[in-house]
Amino acid sequence: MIGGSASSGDDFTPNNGTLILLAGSISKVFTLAIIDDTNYKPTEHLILSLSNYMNVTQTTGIGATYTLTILVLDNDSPPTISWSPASVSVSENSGSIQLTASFSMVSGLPASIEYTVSGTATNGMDYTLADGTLSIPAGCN
Ligand SMILES: [Ca+2]
Ligand SMILES: [Ca+2]
Repeated sequence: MIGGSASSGDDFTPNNGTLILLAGSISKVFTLAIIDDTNYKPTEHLILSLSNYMNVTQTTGIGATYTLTILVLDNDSPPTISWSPASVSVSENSGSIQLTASFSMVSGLPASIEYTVSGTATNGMDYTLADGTLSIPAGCN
């Protein structure tokens, strides 16, 4: 049985089933394939539980179930971000302007960007926007 925060098929190759030790054998290798994806995401964990032993007694740890927690550390870089337009001229009666952020890939982690507004224009008279933080939830691109 395999559990934890990692996703079957995305982070590891499912390998549920029965481990059979043939008569005459004294060892058996159990393989769990870890998948190297391209998403930037937090460390995830797998919990591998081995139980229901037949004709063999488990001696690692306490109890009849052997449980191994595996941490899967991400090896990808955070996405890059680009803004458009690079510059803009607008009439006073244009209403508003919008900037578009584009990410190089979907991120598995939330991002935030602090912004300030400065220049010769005056907040409240020429524009309305207080300094603040732009929050981008995980999963956006
Ligand atoms: Ca990777
Ligand atoms: Ca990754």
